[in-house]
Amino acid sequence: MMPRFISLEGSEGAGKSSAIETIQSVLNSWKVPYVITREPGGEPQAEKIRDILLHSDHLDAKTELLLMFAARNEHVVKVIRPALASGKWVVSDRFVDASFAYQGGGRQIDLTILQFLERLTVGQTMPDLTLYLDVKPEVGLARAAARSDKDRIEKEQLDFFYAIRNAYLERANQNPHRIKKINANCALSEVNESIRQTMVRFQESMNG
Ligand code: Z5A
Repeated sequence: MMPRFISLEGSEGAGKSSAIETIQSVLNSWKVPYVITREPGGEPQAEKIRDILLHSDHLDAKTELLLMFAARNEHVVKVIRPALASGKWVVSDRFVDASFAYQGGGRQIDLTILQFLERLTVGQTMPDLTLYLDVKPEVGLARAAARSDKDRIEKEQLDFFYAIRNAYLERANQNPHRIKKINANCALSEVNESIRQTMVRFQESMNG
């Protein structure tokens, strides 16, 4: 099978950690080589940028935007493209759709600026499949709060997370072949089963 690029998206508490394990188990059953990576981060320089992004006291929205794309550029150039070129599948916990959701929807950055930065850094290296775990902000934030201390972005108000969800849904509507919406408001076992089924359908569509 040709190597494919899969990204995973969702807002706080959507269940990405558990989804990654499900994706891994499906790829293991297909016996394909793969790398699991994440954004922001996934590469040593990009991980340093992640630390600034998540743990600074305050960042201007434009600084946040540029740092997200700076980290992404390192990640694409040094990890994603080489892995795909060497025949490995890539699974990224968040990718460029997160910028359209958080910086576009949440911070209200102009879409044309995001599209320009996407062309500049991502280019043709778009995911073949994006699993978007859709959760109501109240549900996701309650789960995230029960788990750990909040990082800088998680401290935002509820409106911010509604804007993020709306931006993700809009992006999913605009890219129905690539972005598959998974209902993540239900029990983890159901979410994981939906992921499994979506991956099988994806494999069938590749073969057919
Ligand atoms: N960001 C951005 O702004 N722009 C960008 O371009 C990119 C990112 C790439 C870091 O991302 C931050 O960067 C993130 C977006 C922003 N904003 N914030 N905050 P991250 O992915 O590293 O951080 P995160 O979104 O906060 O990930 P997370 O906290 O690991 O979320 P999660 O993976 O969705 O949550 P989880 O650990 O899987 O689940 C949370 C808890 O809920 C845990 O105890 C689970 O057991 C529980 N859970 C999950 N699903 C269920 C269900 N279905 N039922 C019951 N309990 C559940």
